[in-house]
Order: sequence, then structure tokens, then C-alpha cells
Amino acid sequence: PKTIYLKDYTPATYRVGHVDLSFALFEDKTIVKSVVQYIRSEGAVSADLVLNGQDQVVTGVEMDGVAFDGYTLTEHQMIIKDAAEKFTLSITSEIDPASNTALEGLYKSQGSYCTQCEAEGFRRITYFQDRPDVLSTFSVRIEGDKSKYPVLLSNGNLIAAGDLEHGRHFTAWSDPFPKPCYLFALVAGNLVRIEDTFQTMSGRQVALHIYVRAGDELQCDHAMQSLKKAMKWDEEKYGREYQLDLFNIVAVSDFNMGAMENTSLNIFNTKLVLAHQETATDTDFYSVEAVIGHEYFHNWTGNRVTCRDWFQLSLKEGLTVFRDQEFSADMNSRAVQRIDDVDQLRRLQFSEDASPLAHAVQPDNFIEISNFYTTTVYEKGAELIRMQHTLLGTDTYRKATDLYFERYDGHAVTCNDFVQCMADASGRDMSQFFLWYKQAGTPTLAASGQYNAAQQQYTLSLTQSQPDTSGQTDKKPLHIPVAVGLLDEHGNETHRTQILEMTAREQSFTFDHVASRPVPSILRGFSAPVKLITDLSDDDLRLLQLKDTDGFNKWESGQTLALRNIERVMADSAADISQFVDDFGVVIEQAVAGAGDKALFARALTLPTIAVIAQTQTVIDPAAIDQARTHILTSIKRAHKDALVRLYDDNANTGAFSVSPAAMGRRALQNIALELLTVTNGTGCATRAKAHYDGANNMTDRVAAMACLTDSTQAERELVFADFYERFKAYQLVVDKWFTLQVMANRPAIFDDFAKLRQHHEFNIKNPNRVRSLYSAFALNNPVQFHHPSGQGYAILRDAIIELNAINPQIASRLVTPLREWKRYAPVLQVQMQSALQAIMDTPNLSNDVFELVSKSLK
Ligand code: DPP
Ligand code: ZN
Repeated sequence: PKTIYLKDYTPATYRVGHVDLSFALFEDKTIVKSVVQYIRSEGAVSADLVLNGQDQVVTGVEMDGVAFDGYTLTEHQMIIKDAAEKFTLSITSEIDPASNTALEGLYKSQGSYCTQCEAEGFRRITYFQDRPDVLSTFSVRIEGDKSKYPVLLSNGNLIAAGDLEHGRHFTAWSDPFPKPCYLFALVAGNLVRIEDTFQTMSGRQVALHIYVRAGDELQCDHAMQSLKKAMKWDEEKYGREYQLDLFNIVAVSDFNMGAMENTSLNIFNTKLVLAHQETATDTDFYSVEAVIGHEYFHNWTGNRVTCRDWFQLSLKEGLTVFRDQEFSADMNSRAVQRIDDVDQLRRLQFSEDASPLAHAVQPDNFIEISNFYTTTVYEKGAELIRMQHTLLGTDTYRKATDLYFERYDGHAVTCNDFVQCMADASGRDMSQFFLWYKQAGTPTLAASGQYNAAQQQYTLSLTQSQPDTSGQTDKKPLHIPVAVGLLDEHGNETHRTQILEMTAREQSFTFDHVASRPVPSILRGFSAPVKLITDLSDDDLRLLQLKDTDGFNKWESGQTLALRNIERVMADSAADISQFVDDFGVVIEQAVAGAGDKALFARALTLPTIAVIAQTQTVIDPAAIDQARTHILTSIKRAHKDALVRLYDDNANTGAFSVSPAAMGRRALQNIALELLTVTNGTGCATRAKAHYDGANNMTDRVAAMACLTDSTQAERELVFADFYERFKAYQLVVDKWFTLQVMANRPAIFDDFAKLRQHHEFNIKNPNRVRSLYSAFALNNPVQFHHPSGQGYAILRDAIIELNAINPQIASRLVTPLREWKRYAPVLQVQMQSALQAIMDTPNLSNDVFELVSKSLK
């Protein structure tokens, strides 16, 4: 496998004027004809045209309308040496979408055709310069059997349609805006559509269509409402208007990713479109809104302005994640959104940074680009945009994005170009800030304070460091925005939030007019993606937990206290945690009293998960973390059972179902009360959880009840899981939940249960959602059993990766994630994780995807 380097980037030798594609769909093959105008680039270093292509049988080539054989075909390329300055090349080839289990390029799934071209799937459709900096207009003609595939879609506007002989028909599409080929899309199938319209800010009408399989149309309303909200939000917050007359969304069941932003024809995993109270949880509703927003926002950040090369992936993904996070914050609770985003960052991105797979937001090399659709490029990338927003302030940031769109609409650019717009619009020097894009690893920020009573001054001393990561040592200091406010000893805010700009390794900041020793609230809103270490006492944190004006730090202080207590119990199982347990009771009472955001209370009553705690440990021992965590939860339940019962009862389900933030918050709060009340897994717990399940009128409450029963050995567990399957077996996405909830069980029977589920007739290794519902759910959400000292958990994952390597390399390589941090685990686990990775490494015919992640993990 070959490594590709950012420093080796050179522009394409040929530009493309226009692409004309035609597809003839037959049951045994698809015939693709591409007619492409090539124009040699000015200053091209060579006159050779090198096209990417794979898994196609070429049946005919013409140059300027004349049969042509002056090309060479290699396994992955077509090369025309010394080509003319300008010519038209037609290539006809045959592909077999039905046998395409990699789900890249054109594939057939559950009777429909669809495409996935990002990052490098287009080369499986026709020979082309498959790189994002080659932009062109496209016209597309699709023909197929009319009864089997009544719907034939591509990008842009529909310009013709009609019937053909032998029960066939066709449609023709034209996309007038130049785009890279990774945004090409085609769909053919028997689908129904839901329609709506949106009037843009300049008064144009856009037709909005969502296509799903017949029977699913009642589950599309939330997606449609989310789309309209997203279109409006982008106009208001970024001044961005949609340019075409039609916007299509198609939901498909077999999809490697969550969704794909193809111009005007977004293709979605059904999981991120379908949502109904009976079948989707509040989290699902939330994700649908976020991802519909995300893909729509790509229309400007990704499509109109695209990436020069794949090292710039965060140019569109970091920015678009930041945009979708802010959209969700505006639609729901801002503090809750920030808490959930940071929690995810810590669980997944900090863990990536702590592993041999740590890489920069703008990486400098890769073997397989599919492996770089990571939480670092996405979520850390979003944090980088957020910091720029913080440094510039809302108004200047908006000027900078306006400048970015004005300068680069229709262009393929780099992360450097984006940051330069921030610099130009603000007059600030952003060169040190750019190190955030280049240096991998989670920085540590240490803070200590000193109060000078005589001077009435408070000095905060900050020290930053960034760990060595593979291939990178001796990192330079970063430009870090640290949001800080001061509270007095009664919890009154005396100094509002200021952004301290840290640029040196060590730096002190002095606050004046500080009348008494303050309690600093540091890194408000999590203003930078760092690990913060402070010298705050438990009492300081308790004050912040109760009184801070910053919703994020209020929550964060409680989490830090929880972590400190978990550490104490891990060091000494008889440690005194009574203060923490008492304080927890105060928060329960506040939640019962009912003033405030219920969703925020639900977060405050949740202890950090094992995955988050793991990121604070030098050596990770999931069983020991779980034991300490469970000890604290049990103590909380024993001490506050009555209050928890009141909290549960007061937040019972009344009235009609709604997905308003208030209704979701109520359910979240009631369900956390249920979780705390059932933590001991006794008979009373099982009765209570089953009653919750039986009384549920929505999926959120059902799933919450089942999560409380999954570790249980009481009879109620089997009754509830059997009922659930019978009720929902017709709904693939709900059956996914049924798999997931069972493999999360932290109980001895898990390995037998797992084997049965793997053999279940509903398990299908070719369906990515089903694979994730079984294997990823087990390896990521059941840390104690996955890391069982017997190594059985690792063996399960190893075998799945080896099996999937031959079927779907992208999905196989995603499954490597739970093993990548092997060096950080307790020695007995480490050895077993390493040998699981080694066994994968020793497997013949490894895909580039799996090879890259496993070989780099083992280094
Ligand atoms: N579908 C992925 C996303 O939207 C890749 N572009 O993030
Ligand atoms: Zn994206």
C-alpha cells in the first residue's frame, strides 16, 4: 500500500469542461457511458492524462468521435500519454452494482440503486480524474425498467423524461453548477415521496422531496421540518441561499456513512431520516435534525466551496459540524448541546488523540482517505472553527465567512485559505492559530491562581503542553482562547467572561479590583479542546456547581467532583464519599423542585461514562472503573431513594407526545431517575423497569426501560425483550436497537447471548447498520465485557474485522477503533488486544483500509 503526502500535491494536468453521463440499468449489469471534454491545464507539467478507475470492464473508447485505442489500462488507471491540448473522450464500460458489497460507487441495495462517491467512489463508475479539485458541469441520462425503478434521480434539474420500448423509461438531468465528481449521485428505485416547499430569502420557491420505501412515509415529517428550519437558519446566520429549484433527500437502508451531501440529491441512511414517536428515541429525533442540517449546510460549505485535496477534508467537515452544532443549539438548549458535544469529543476524539492513530486536523499523509473521516477531522475540526469564532467575535466571524464565500464560490481550496479569510476580515495574525491544524494530540492546560489581598489582584497562571504523537515531537505553543469569569466566595459573579488569549507556553493574567479571594470559572463553554487541570478545591467546585452563570461549567464542576470521587474509590474502596453523595442529593432536590432546564438537570445527574473516565486514567482498567462508578451510584440510590421516586413520579408522562425541548427534557429527567433507581438490578428494579416499559407510549421510554433491564437476570428482562421484538420486528431500525440493547449487557451470559444474536436470522453482515448495532455497540458500549480478561470480547471483534475485510473494507476498518488504544490498557488486557490486532495483520488480502489502521495501531 502506498502512502500519499500533502507535500506532493500538484494540480490536475487536465481541466474538465463538461461531463455527460448515461446509465442503462439491467438486472445483470449497468452500462455506463461518459463523454468528457478535456482541456490541458495552463502550466501543466505533463501532457499525460491519468484517469482513475476500478472494477469496470471497458467496452469502447472514442476520442473526438473516433474509435481510439491509444490508452493503457492498469489495475486502477487508464493512461493516455501525450494527449492533445483539447479533446473529447468517450468511455463505455460495464459495472455490476448487484455484487458491490463495499457500498462505494454505484450499488444495489434492497431492490434500489444508489451511489456513494465520496471520497473515491466515482472511479468505480467510470474512468475519471477522481479528485476534488476537478470541477465541471454534469448532465446525466438514466434509463431502466419502469415498473421496477419508477423513480430515476440525479443531481440538478430534471430536463426530460419519457417512456421507452420494452417497459423501460428514462430521465435526464442537468446540474449547471460545476462540481467535483465526489458530489455526483444517482438513485433508481421504487420509492414514494413526501413533498413540501420552501421560499428562499429572495422569494424563489424550492420544491423539497423526501423519497423513502412505501410504508415509511409517515416517518418523514420530522426530517422535512428539520430541512426547512435548516434552510431558514443558513439564510439568517450566514446569509446563504439555496440556488436550485429542487432539493431531494433519499433514504436508503444499506449505507456506510450517516448521510451524503451530493448536490441537490442528498442520500441518507434511513436511520437519519425516519423518525416517529413509536419507533425513534429523542436522541434519534435530535440526530435527524442535526444531520439533515449538516448535509444541507454542506451545500455552501463543501459543495459551492469545496476541498482542493482530501488533506483539506476538515475545511468542509469541521466547518459544517460547527454549523450543525450551532443550528442544534439554536433549535434546542444551548448549554445541553455544548455538554453533549463535549462529552462526545472526550469519549471519541480524545481517545483517538491518545492512540497511535492520532493525526492532525489537516493530516500530512494517508494510505486510504476513507480512514480519515474521523472525530479529529470532524469534531476537533469543529472546535477549531469555534475557537476562531470566539477569537473574532460573532460579527467579525460573519464578515470573515462572507469574505470566504465571496472569494471562493466555485473553487476548491485549503484550510489555509479559510483561516486567511479569518485573518483578512479581522486584521489579526492567525499564523500561530494555524498550528491547531498541524499539530496532533490533545493539549493540556494547567491553571493555578494567586490572590493578593493588598493589591486586590488575582493572578491566573496558565501552562500549556501538547504530547508527542506518532511522527510529531516538540510541539510549539498554541494560540488558545481561555474564557474566564470570577465569582466571589458567595457565588456572585464579580468579573464577567473574558477571553484570555494564551500564546506562550507559560503565561499569567492579572485581574484587578478583586475584593476577596475569588473562585475562577475557567474555560467557560469549553472554549478550547484541551484537558484542563486546575488547583481548585472540592469546595471551589461545589460553589461553581451551584452558582456559576456558565451552564457548561456548572455541569463540568459536578463532573470533575464525580471524577475525583471515582478516583478516590478506585484507590481505596472504603474512601469517604459522603460529601459527594450528599451534594448529589441537593441536585436531586433542585430537580424535584422543578425550576430550570430539565434536560440540564438530567445531565447533572449523570456520572461520567466509563469511556470518559478512561480518558483521565494513566492505565485503563474498565472493570475497576465500573466497580467504583457502580459503588457511587449504589450509594446515591440508597441515600436518596425517596427523592428519586418523587423525581420519577413528578416527571411522569402526561398529555400528548411531543418532541419539544421541554418534553424531551422531561423524559430525560424521568429516565435518569429510573436509571438511578434500578442500578442495583434487584427484583424491585426489574418490576419498576418493566412497569415503565409497559406504560410507555414512545420509543424513548421503552429503550430507557430496556437499558435498565439489560444487565438484569430477573425474569422481566426476557419478557420485555421478547415483547419488543414481536412488536417491532417489521422495523429494521428498531430491530437494530433490539440487538444493541442486548449486547450492552454487563452480565456473565453476554458471550452466549452474543453468539445467539450473531446466528439470529435477522443478523445480516452486509448491512452496515446491523453490523454497528451488534459489533460496535458491544465493543464501545459494553467496555467491561469487551475488555473481559479472557480475551473473548477481542476475539469477537477480530473475527468480525477479518470477515468484513472481504465484504466491506470501510466498515471493517471502522471496527478497529475499539482496539487502537491497546497500549493504554492494563497489562493483561494489552497483550490480548495486541494479539487480536496481530492476527488481523497476518490475514491474507487485507484491504488498504484495514491494513492502514491495524499497522499504524501496532506501531
Ligand atoms: N457524508 C459525510 C458527511 O456529510 C461525508 N461528507 O459528513
Ligand atoms: Zn459532512
